[in-house]
Amino acid sequence: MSIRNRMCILIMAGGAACSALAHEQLFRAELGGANMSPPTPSTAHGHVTVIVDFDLVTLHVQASFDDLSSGATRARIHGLTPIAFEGVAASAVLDPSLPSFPLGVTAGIYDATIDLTTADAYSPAFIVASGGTVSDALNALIAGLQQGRTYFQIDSSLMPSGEVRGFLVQHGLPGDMNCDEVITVGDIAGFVLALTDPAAYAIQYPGCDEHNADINGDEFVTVGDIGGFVSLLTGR
Ligand SMILES: [Ca+2]
Ligand SMILES: [Ca+2]
Repeated sequence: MSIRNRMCILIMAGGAACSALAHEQLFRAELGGANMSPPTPSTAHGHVTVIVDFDLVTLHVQASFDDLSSGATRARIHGLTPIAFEGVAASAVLDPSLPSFPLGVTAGIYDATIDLTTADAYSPAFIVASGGTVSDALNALIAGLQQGRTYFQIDSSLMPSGEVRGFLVQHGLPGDMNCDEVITVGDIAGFVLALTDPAAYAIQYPGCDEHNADINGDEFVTVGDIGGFVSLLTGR
């Protein structure tokens, strides 16, 4: 039985509605003191994933950090910098800190979803700078994310102006093999091709990354990603 047929059986067994799921874009940042402007001597490190859900109009933020010099005092998404991937900007979201971010600790994890349809999601100055309405701020934030003009920063008690940061960079959505920003059964053909013939995938889906099929994040596209792909399709 072909891989494709096997996956279809798995998907049907999972009871998938096979309807379009959320329309999303994914951004990632690696945090470090060297990324600060100017750089800090911090040896702390961390990783941030931000997912914009265009249907729910939410920002899902997941972060982890280790080895801060002192307790975290706040964490925010800053923007928009005048130029992509350089410079500084004030906080774009949620003054004085992302809600429920672990403060007073040197290591931690964070997972929260922010409703982008309310003024509470943004710093007041960012709303004004964007044009004055929540809608303006929403559009500016999304454009800034897409343009590489926003960064995630953690401040600490010893480095209150920022200890580590990382610019948010757009990445392909895991499982989105045709790069339409939605994961549907329309991605099965691309997934199978990425798995079995990456060269053919690159030709058929130009500009779309075969590594979107690396569902388990081990940097390789293998049969070990099939289960995760089926779960994405079935929402389980
Ligand atoms: Ca897709
Ligand atoms: Ca993999």
